[in-house]
Amino acid sequence: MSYVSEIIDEVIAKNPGEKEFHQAVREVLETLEPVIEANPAYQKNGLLERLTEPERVIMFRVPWVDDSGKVRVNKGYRVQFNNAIGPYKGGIRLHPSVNLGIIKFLGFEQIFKNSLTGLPIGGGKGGSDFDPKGKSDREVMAFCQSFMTELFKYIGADRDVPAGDIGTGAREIGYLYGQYKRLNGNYEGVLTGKGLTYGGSLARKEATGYGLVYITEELLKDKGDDIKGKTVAVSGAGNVAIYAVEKATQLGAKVVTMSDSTGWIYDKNGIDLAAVKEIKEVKRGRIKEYLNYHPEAQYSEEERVWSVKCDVALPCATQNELLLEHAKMLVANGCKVVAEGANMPSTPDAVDYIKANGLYFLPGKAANAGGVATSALEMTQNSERLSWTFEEVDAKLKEIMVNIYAKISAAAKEFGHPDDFVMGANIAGFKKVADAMMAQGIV
Ligand code: NDP
Ligand code: 2IT
Repeated sequence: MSYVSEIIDEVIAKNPGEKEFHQAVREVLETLEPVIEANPAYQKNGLLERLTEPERVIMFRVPWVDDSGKVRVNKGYRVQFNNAIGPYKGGIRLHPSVNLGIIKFLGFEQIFKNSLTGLPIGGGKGGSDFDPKGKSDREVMAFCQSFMTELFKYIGADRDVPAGDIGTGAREIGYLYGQYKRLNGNYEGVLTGKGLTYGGSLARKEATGYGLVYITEELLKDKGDDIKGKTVAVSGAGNVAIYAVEKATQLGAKVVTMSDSTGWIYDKNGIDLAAVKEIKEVKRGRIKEYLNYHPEAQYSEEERVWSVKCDVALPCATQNELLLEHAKMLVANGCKVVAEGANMPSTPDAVDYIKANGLYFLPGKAANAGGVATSALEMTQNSERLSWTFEEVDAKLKEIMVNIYAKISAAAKEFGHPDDFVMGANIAGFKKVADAMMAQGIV
């Protein structure tokens, strides 16, 4: 049995029930096989055993009082996965589906994603099964203050820097930051995605979606094609989806779908993003309300956005939202590129089918790295006590995405699988972390 297979089995046995974590580890480790085999020192030094075991898992009770006076208790998590190349960095997910396995999968992916950015950030992730949906601002504040009252002991600008993710946006980051500062006393860049009046970076809000489109554009350019004129299907209607739609539209593509957890819309004339922003960013409403603005558009709770004919598919909602049956629809409808805005949105059999049918596939850890990369730029600005213009940050983001594409395609070529960007991303992301771990001894 190979070292890689042995470790995959061990991870499954030692972390029972954590199916998303197993899925993420398997996907990464299987593609690393040629690199691992070429470097016996990795096995000798237990590199994969160490890489798949988080450095620290913090789990805590989050008690808060709701508007009716009832005491509520949620689970809080922070997984500090790997700090070989920089302080732990990664978002906080607030969603009822959150459990330890999901946070570990996200933290594990974050290690390689953060490495690919070329910036000095390690991998971490946190969250809670708290659902901000339908809660009042006061309830969200009460939760965030309680969550931070425990978390603040473990984080810091040079130690662990959380940010947003599903359910954690500007409002939540504001409450978390206020409480951190109150407890710790330091005005420091301990969170990213902050508001612009208190240390946030211009273009961070846009960064994940914009970055996703920049790397997709770069791929198309490399293949002698152009994003201009393409029909694009987007899932999700949150932070990543909204700014992916914005940039794709700016570059001359036509986006025809968006979705939330209730249903999805199809607008053959191209999505009216101002309407979506009002529904989602202002009213915190449902995507169905799009019909109030555009009665001629279609809304459905059957099937998913992937049933629509498109050239480019951008899954931007959540993990395992694009299944094999959806991959088959995309292929049958002539789709050319799938680029993941969300983390692990495509199931392994969907990815295999997409690749086997000649579509280009950009995995999340490369394609959505623009968000965390811009978070690292926010950390830089906080450290130098300066703030850069939107244009400066956006230009750096674009350069980072172009570099990521170059890195992952070079690694894929080097290992004999040109255009296998899953392999390219895993190998390129892994190498920097592995070299750093080897240099730092058995820690
Ligand atoms: P948001 O909370 O802003 O939006 C999430 C969107 O996805 C919403 O439309 C939501 O619908 C939908 N969604 C969430 N969970 C589910 C589910 N279980 N089933 C169906 N739909 C769901 O989150 P983000 O846009 O920030 O994050 C989206 C994805 O991108 C996640 O995978 C995240 O990890 C990833 N990501 C985010 C980055 C960032 O900077 N924010 C950076 C890199 C990756 P509803 O409102 O109905 O729940
Ligand atoms: O999945 C991700 O990369 C994020 N949610 C962003 C993390 C960050 O630290 O900006």
